[in-house]
Amino acid sequence: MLTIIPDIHANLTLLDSCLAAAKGSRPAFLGDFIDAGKAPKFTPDDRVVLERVRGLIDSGEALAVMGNHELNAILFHRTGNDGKPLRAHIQKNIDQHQSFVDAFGIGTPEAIEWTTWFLSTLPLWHEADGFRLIHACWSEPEIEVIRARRPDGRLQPEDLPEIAREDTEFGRAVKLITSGREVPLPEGYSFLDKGNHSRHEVRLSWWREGGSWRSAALSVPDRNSLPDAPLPAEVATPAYPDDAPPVFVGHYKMDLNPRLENDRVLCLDYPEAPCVYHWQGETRLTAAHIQPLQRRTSKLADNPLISTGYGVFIFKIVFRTARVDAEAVRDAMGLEPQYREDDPGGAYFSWSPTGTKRGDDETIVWGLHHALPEGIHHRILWEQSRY
Ligand SMILES: [Mn+2]
Repeated sequence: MLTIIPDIHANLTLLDSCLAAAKGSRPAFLGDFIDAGKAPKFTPDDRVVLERVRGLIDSGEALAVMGNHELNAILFHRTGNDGKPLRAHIQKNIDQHQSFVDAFGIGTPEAIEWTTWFLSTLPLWHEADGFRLIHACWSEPEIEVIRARRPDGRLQPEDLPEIAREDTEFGRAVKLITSGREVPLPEGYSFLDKGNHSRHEVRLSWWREGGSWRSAALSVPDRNSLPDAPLPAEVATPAYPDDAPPVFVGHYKMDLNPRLENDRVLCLDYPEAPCVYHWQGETRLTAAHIQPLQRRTSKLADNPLISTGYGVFIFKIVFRTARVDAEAVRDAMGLEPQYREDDPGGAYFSWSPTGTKRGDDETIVWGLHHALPEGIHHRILWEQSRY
């Protein structure tokens, strides 16, 4: 039995709870051990996290693959022939890498020693005994390109410059499987991210059915702002083969609570609601093997709740539309609008889809997009779910 552990990002408390959950089975790490990011809500400890995982990996007790943060670190602390760092020391990159730099410095013997360990130890993927591990994207054509040169998925120092430049097929393949696919939106489209920044590029999931801009997009608060069209062939990742072994990924900083979106491909990276997966040899993954480590706290804990009884799943969405659209929403969804004096242009609806299951909350948010009449702009004010 394996316990799959996603991105730790220098969070020692999180590592401890993952390892506690893995008790009695073999830990398998998906990479991104380091780099707590900007303004973490915990005290980062890159050093102890690394010492701990290195002990488990070097002794053969644990499996692991490389994350994009380890790859970036390798490049950050090494220079090319021109004497410049392979990953530029610009502010954005320093911010991203700050907790590691705080622990080890830049280009110091310690930083080199740790990043050399990343390079020599962590493969870009792991495949064995009916399962696969990769940090971001299992895409066979790219893996073939890398495998032709590095059959065991471990990079060599001479590979690094072209990975930094992304100017060869090999370099781009490494980038894709460790960081996933991010593509420019069609002309005229953009969306507002969580920080209200306008974005023209979108990160795509490669495990969702359907292959439209809206269904594949990750981390887009309002999917209605994306084109309602199939993904063009040049950006779509080919569907993961139905007869291939299940594959686990981290990396994508998923919203809401952990859920199974595909029984062959599972992303486990939920920073707000960390989880692990207990794999017992199944060829079809099951939501029952996802173990949440801590509950995401509900925004309105005392609100009356809807429970399915089984799995104690609870869900409710409140959303706002323009008041002129209120009747259309009422007719389409059978919901009574509520009005607020302080918002003369708005109408408010409370929606509690029934018959839902544990772990389905993003499906429900997505379902709302479908339940609403076409062309009606809405904003979700809060949603609530709990196991
Ligand atoms: Mn990552």
